[in-house]
Amino acid sequence: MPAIPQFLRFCLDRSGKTSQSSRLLSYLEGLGYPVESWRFPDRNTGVGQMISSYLSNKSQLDDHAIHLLFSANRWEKRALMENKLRSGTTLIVDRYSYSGVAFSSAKGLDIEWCKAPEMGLLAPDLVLYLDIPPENAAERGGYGGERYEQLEFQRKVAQSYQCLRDASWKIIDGRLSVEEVEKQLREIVISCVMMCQKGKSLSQLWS
Ligand code: Z5A
Repeated sequence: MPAIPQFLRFCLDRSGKTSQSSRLLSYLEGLGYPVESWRFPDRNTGVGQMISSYLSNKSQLDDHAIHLLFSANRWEKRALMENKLRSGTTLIVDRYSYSGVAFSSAKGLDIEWCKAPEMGLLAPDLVLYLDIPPENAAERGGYGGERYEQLEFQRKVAQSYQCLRDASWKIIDGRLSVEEVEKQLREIVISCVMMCQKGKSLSQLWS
């Protein structure tokens, strides 16, 4: 039986990623698909706890060092991710490698240097980008609590994403209502899941 990798991911702060990941999870579960919702950073691992401490301003780290920790946090889950995908589980991933490159390059780090430790991570079958102006995102609940939740920096991150985007990304207007975003996502996601069911091999990022 061919592997059925289905691996969807979201970008952008306060754009509604977490809300939509959970709605997509329920939707695909309801249709009977084996599916899990993941997020990065995964703050439950040892590396993830260092990242969490940094994000909540409890520790300071060099920009290169925190970039490598975010990357390590993905590498420590890579084998499990591959096992899940090969066994036919769809993974909905709230942030992934593009977030790593976008945030670190927005700080001024060389973009190729940022990509290097990410090479060889598994590539998603679908990238969903919830597009929302940073000004609108800043008005949403819970904004401002963590290190990167500052308007000026978020504008730079949005520019970094613009540079990283390619034609395969699906861009959804994140200013729409939760229900309207959900409706659009369902259509895109179900067609990807059905396409992947025909058989699709795993590929690697940044190669
Ligand atoms: N980071 C990095 O630097 N390098 C990396 O490699 C990775 C991440 C992976 C923490 O990420 C930080 O780590 C993040 C990037 C950096 N920094 N920032 N800034 P995180 O994923 O743990 O946290 P987050 O990205 O900040 O997620 P979030 O704040 O939880 O936002 P969200 O998931 O996009 O949104 P939400 O929780 O679904 O919704 C936010 C609020 O908006 C909430 O009150 C909702 O009810 C509301 N909402 C949602 N959708 C709508 C719509 N459509 N209309 C109106 N209101 C809405």
